[in-house]
Amino acid sequence: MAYDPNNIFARILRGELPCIRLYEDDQTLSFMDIMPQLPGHALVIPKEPAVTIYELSDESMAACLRTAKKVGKALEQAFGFNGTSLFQLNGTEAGQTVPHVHFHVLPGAFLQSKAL
Ligand code: DGP
Repeated sequence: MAYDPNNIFARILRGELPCIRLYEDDQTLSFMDIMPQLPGHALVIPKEPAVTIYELSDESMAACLRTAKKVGKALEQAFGFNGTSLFQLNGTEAGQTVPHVHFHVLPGAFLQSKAL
């Protein structure tokens, strides 16, 4: 699939749409998910335009995981958990809905899902 420069996350990256920002560096941005599956549900996206991880450079892939480590740790502390789920839906057949690579970060996901 060709990259659509007007997808929602591209627009968030350009500052055209609002988001609750958690962290930003040269290669990545992290913000809260607008439809959280559980409290503390955040996303990490690369600044590099790519629909799936297969088009993403290894550098951006590594940068996303570095950011996911930082954000996951901070969310664990903020939400009082000792554990985080990271997942990434890669491609429409995997359930990816926004065509810009993103990683989900869910603090305490297993315990939270049992509590709900
Ligand atoms: P996925 O199914 O893996 O493609 O997840 C896309 C996620 O993106 C989903 O959990 C909802 C979130 N999302 C969609 N639109 C927006 C938006 O405009 N802002 C924010 N913060 N999150 C969004």
